[in-house]
Amino acid sequence: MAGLTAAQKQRFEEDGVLTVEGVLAQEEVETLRRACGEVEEMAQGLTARTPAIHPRILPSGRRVVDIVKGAVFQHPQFLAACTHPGVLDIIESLVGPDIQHHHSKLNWKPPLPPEQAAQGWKIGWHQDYAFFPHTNYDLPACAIYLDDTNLENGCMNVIPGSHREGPRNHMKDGAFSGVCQEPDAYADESRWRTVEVPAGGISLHHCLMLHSSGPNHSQRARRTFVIQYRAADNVQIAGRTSHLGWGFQVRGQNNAMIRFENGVTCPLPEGLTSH
Ligand SMILES: O=C(O)CCC(=O)C(=O)O
Repeated sequence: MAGLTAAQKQRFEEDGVLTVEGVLAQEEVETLRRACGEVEEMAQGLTARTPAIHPRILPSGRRVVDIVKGAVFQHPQFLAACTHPGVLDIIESLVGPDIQHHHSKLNWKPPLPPEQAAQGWKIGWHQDYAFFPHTNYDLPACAIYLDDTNLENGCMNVIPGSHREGPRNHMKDGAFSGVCQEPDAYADESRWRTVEVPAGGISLHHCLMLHSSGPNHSQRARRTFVIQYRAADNVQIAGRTSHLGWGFQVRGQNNAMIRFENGVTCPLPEGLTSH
């Protein structure tokens, strides 16, 4: 197993974010770009969102795609990327040998006419953990970049070290808002860092990392395949469980155990082996 070096693991533990360049070969990136082209062709027949594909109609009538949810089931090449040995070796360095796919999506951010760019896909400051709390924090997000990514085409912003400050409140007026409701946690712009990665590289972030992502203001796409992996003994305790491919084993095995963040374990009751 190649995986991460001790220094990279330490960096991830300290910062909660790590980039690794050149994980996918150029031809693997090209294969995924072709898969994107096929998904975009499928979107041409759509007049509304499907559960998987969120199209956007340009003034020309052409459809572009904002997001492909459950991307591993929309095109076999995304399933191949999710189970890519080099990617899984890296995830194994972080969560151990028994690994599941929690959910995945292709966050596309296509180039838009300049007057529409500000309305492009974006997301406010949040922690992934708030959307689907689990019994432990072995729940990293891995973004595989199909295009060179920087601030101009809507890269992610993170606050290194914020994962060590614990879960934040995302509830507003009694409902889950999807955005961190503690603005002081992300007000200090001197702590913000952009996650700029060349095509073929990946970024990893901890499930408690505070992060956000702006719209694409460029004329270049920013296709990013985001996979939330988890250790097989990390059991979801709240939030949506209907994500396509939720709990799908991608390496090792499901030993039907629950592990808590303090290291305590207990068997998962019979009949609840999918969690
Ligand atoms: O695609 C991005 O830039 C951000 C993704 C993100 O924040 C998320 O999926 O939670």
